[in-house]
Amino acid sequence: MIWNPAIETADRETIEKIQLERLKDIVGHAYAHVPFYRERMDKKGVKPQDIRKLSDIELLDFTVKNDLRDNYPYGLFAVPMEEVVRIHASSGTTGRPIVAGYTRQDLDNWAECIARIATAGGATRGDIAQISFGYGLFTGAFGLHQGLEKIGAAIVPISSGNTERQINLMRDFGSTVLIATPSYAMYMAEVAQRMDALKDIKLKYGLFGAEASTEAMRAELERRWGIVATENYGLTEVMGPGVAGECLCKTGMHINEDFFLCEIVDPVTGKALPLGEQGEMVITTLTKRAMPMLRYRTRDITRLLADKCPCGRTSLRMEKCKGRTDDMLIIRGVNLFPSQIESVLVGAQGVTPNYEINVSRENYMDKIEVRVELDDSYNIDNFIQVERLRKDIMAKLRTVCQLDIPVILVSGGTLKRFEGKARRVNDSRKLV
Ligand code: DLL
Repeated sequence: MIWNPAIETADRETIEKIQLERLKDIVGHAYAHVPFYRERMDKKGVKPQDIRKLSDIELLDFTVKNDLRDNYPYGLFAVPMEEVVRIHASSGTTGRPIVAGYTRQDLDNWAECIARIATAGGATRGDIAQISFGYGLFTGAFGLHQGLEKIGAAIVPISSGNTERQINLMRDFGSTVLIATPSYAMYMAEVAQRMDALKDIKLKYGLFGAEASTEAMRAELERRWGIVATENYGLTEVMGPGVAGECLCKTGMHINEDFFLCEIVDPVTGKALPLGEQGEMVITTLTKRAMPMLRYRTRDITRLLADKCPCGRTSLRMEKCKGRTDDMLIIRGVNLFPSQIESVLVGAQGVTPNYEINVSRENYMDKIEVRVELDDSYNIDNFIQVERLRKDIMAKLRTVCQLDIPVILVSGGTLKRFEGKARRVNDSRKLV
């Protein structure tokens, strides 16, 4: 089912016409009401009237995370506080939080974006949707909540944590859709299995997002829960979830292009890349009144896909994110994304999807090791088998990552589990 066929199956000309109209409007709004944008544009001699075609967006400077931090908390708001009805924030790992404000119209638009991606991911008004994202300043729970409410699903706003209770209620309430990070969904599956509850659970769909995950992780989640898992993407700076989401064809995430104008740029030079090339996603919000974002550099690495999706939606899609520019590890000169390691470990026989990547520096040399849990149900009972498994994983890592990465197999249940976004990389080099 398609939630809003008029837009979601519109031809390119119609979409680009809407985008251009909205782009002109939002640039004018930002210029008129946000000194930060006005000063930058004045400095470059660019006026809102100079935006005549979509590619004129390149006349504008990028906005980066530090611009939000420098204008903390409300410096980038473009409306008086009387019009702001919601504030969210994302803490990140360092520094001041990133703050986002919403007008009532912004919230309505947000619900529309989610209604589209939730429908694309299989949810309907008959569903019981268990929202296991943390309710709070994080955009995940409230964002999905409004959109699922809009399509008429029955929402179970359980939030994250207290995993055994999650499983009990999932069984008792007959939840049919699970909303969580992939890593929390994996942990929940493990607990459900331990409680011998999987046979009584009625889940059909998983709407997962908020962190990078691999196809291997998706396959494992689908296998463990017996569901169809789709992925959705977004970030606090431009709204929260709802920028893009997969349909059941799983061919990449359909972008809500009437709300977001997406570009891919070279992460080093900032130069626009041709359609289809991999680079950093840059997003301009086309409707956001409370806090417009012009050319926001997400640091997320992906590519835009323009080929036809069998579902009939015509939007550009974004490929699964490969990682973030700031997640990329450089190990003895070799670029390495944690997702490359995950693609080898998750689904490998004999180990669980729980792993940890430790990076350090000794005598000026980068060191990396991967710890992964043995699967207790896999009947490995002697040293030779363990050693064979370990060598096998190392060989696969060498092929995928072009690096020799020592692997340490640890007992099941010993590594950390996550109730929100997973943090699997410990890089002590950043501390020195
Ligand atoms: O994570 C918004 C969200 C909530 C998206 C729930 C989807 C579902 P932030 O906390 O601001 O917002 O984190 C944004 O998370 O720049 C990406 O690096 C990462 N991220 C979000 N979704 C995905 C995804 C929410 N599907 C940051 N794949 C983004 C990979 C993702 N990374």
